[in-house]
Amino acid sequence: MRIATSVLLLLPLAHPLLALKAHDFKTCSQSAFCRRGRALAERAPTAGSSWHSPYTIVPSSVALSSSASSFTSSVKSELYPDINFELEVRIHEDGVVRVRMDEVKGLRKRYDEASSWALVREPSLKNVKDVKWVKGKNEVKGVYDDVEVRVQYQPLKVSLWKGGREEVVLNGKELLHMEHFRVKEEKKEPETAEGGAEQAEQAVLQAPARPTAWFEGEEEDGLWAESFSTWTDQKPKGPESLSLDIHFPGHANVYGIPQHASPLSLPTTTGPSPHYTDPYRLYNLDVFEYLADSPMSLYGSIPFLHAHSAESTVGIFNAIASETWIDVSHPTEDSTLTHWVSESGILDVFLLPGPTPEDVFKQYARLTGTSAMPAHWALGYHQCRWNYISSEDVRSVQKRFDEDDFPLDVLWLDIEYSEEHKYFIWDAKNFPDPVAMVNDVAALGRKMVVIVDPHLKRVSTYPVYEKAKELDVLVKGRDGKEEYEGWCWSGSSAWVDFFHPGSWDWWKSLFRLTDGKDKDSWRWVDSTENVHIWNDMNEPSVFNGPEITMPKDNVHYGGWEHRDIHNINGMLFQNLTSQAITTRGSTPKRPFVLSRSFYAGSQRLSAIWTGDNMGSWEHMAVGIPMVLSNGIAGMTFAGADVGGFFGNPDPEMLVRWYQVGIFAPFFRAHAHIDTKRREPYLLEEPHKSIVRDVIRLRYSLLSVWYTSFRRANADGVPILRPHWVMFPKDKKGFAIDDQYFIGDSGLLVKPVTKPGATETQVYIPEDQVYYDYFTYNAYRGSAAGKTITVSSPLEKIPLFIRGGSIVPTRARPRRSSPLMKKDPFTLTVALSQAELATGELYLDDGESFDHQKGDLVWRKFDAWTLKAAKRTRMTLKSSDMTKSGQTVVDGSLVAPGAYRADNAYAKSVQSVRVEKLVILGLPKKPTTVIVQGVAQKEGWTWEGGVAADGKKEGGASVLVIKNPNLKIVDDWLVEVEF
Ligand code: NBV
Repeated sequence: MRIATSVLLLLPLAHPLLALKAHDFKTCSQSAFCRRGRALAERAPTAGSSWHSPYTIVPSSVALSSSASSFTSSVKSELYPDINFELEVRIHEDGVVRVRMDEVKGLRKRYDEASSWALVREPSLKNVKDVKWVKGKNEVKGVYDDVEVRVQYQPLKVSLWKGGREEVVLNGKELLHMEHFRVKEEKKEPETAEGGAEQAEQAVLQAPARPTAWFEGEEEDGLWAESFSTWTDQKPKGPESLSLDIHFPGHANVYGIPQHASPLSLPTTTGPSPHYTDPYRLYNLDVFEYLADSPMSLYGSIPFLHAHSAESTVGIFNAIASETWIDVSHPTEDSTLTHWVSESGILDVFLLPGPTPEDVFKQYARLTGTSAMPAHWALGYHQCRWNYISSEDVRSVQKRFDEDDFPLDVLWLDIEYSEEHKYFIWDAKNFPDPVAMVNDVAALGRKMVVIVDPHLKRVSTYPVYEKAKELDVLVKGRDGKEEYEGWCWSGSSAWVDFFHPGSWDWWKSLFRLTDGKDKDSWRWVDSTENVHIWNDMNEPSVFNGPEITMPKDNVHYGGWEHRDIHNINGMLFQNLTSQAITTRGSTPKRPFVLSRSFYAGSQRLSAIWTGDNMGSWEHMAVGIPMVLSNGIAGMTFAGADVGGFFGNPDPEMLVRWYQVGIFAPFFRAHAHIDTKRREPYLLEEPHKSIVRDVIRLRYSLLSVWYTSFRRANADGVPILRPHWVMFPKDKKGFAIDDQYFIGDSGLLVKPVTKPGATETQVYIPEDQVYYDYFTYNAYRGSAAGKTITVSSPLEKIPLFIRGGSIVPTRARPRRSSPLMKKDPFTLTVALSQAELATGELYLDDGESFDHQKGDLVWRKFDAWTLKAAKRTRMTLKSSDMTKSGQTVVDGSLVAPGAYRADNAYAKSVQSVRVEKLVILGLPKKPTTVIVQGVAQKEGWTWEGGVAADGKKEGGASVLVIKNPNLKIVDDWLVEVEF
């Protein structure tokens, strides 16, 4: 189906379908505050020794709090002596340092609520006795553990020291500048009468030099208004930007600040021969056909950065919601300088001391929360397209999947399901029986995801719009009174202001499956609990707005301008929709709400994807570092459109794209309305069978994914683990972003993203044996790191099991994941060189919140080998992980005392068997296999080969124990003697 002409006619010229290009988005030089910030940084070094930061702490004002670990002080800027700032430094219980600075009693209030949306709760501070404050002549120092926070008075500088090393420095390069609110000076227009030109020239010549010019520059650049293309941003509040340099003196690699289509280890934007000429931009935007290597803004923004070296890792979270540009450079080979310039907001920066990547993840998770535990089905395969055009189309797609034995969990509906893009309202002609259609899909345990965009069609026949208007919860235009009108799919549209508390209960009530208190209110009756939601276009995308988004001078609840809250906007929409889905039925269920836009904290809600990528090899490749980058910034439930949104990938590309897709936490195929249909059943052989096997591989590994999600949910460590996270001391791995590990499973994957590839190079970072997942061929790394070459014809994914891992899988191909609930497990024990292995398996009912009450199964598997004089024995043990104590962010995994080994869920899977044990790398043929104390005469097979503990490479030895008569929920022992 093509997009209807009537829709196209509604679209203004700037519509994304009509060849929108990079020039529709600002570069730094087209954004006044970014220009000012960069000019400030460029001015700094040229001013030589006379350059200094004008910001100083008033020493007499330093006030240590008696009750907690914090202090406040007054800050002055010699540029504007009448303006007052306050600095506050707080030391959190876990050692994180929060630095806040705001203007005091200014002309207006700066936006200071970004942290209240990002943080999961207000962090508790360290016990005052655990911090020693030392006041010096020009500094005050807080000392705790092996950390020191030094706050220098003149010029103002805050630094974090660890083990005697300076790790993070704020304002060390003296670029801090908080533009204060001011009154606009009305400039006298030069006389236009006779001699006017001359007079005007004289006036310029006689104008006194700006006293602040050495710091702020000669000109007032775009302080009160600025234009871009045909739009003018009125800036009634005037300038309020914030510039801050953050220096990492000992860290050569920085990662994070997603979302950008760029390498994981962020390349430079300034300094000699920078990789990019523009800074990284954080401003949520709907970028049409984005570039595959660019610092341009995309749909989501997380202002969180890791700085890493072989010695330590630290993190920075800058709780800012306005447009922000970040320059990255390396003043020396082993240091990184970042310069952050934001349009509005207060300074609210969190310094995360690490010292390991894992510590930083946990510290960040304590601030902004861990990722939500998703419904189990959400990890299956999602089939989407813009659009499945009718209920019959949906049914026939599902049928084709079943006929050709492709597993599938979710079918999606894009915007064309709705009548005139009035979301919730089914197009009755093409979808006459929505509930029956959903029920047909659900009959095989499947779900549907239906899109609900944030733009509301402004017609009186649309009850959602009408109610929002009545409640007065729509975003306002620049006068703060009239509802803002913009253009989107629905034509003339309005947007709900989710910052308005009055919108919250009403939005949730729309999704209620039964009548609530407010019986007369409109609600979505044509829905069921098998319908989940897709929130697209929530940057928000506005076709006739500046840079395809809302004007910055629009007004939100509380009088805040859109510029202040822009990057949080999309998260709030997803938040309310997730709450709505959770609570719509009689018992709460885990929601699935895919969002395109996101911010710090979005991980608490549900999934995101990388937006409108192209069907090109470059986009396939860059999707990997993008998903890795989202993951290390907390947003771990992420994926890219499989196949590429735009274009028609050829069969080879599509196969490779599925191979990439199954190794992302969120696995969905999607395509633009103008592309040819490309559901996997349409492929010819051999591609069709290859893709079927690829999707089946995803399903066989669902327990690995689910266990990794639970780990991320417990402690914030991402599901996809890049090399620098797994091997923080291995410098050779710091820039690697095309291969990665999955959770703690020991699986290492390097998807092929090049056409015609028959071989692939894989980096093995350690002196360890790695087994080919499919052939059990054993490869050896080396302590110095080693690159191996493996064969990777089209049907082959370079996938390895790290020696020392135990991987639980389920081998039965099924149509959907809920049908696998009672399927037996295979445990693959990949022995390490030291002949050890560990692994874990997490299970619960996959959809309720009963796991929080302790209804779960969490098994730990351990294998070890003991050598005695006469014989050697390898033992494999299954034990209850929940009893072994968990390291989780918030203390306990389930409510204290709630867990019982015989909980209701465990009982429901009591009969689930372990159907096979595969043990790789034993040195010799076993003489005896003992299961639970009983020697097994038969039921096991042995194939000789390379032993884990040797030096040889080649086919590993394989011991297979079939049907050992063990249950997955039980404690048990298997012993192998040789
Ligand atoms: O709703 C239509 C599309 C959707 O398919 C895509 O995934 C989103 O990223 N949507 C954008 C709007 C228009 C894209 C040109």
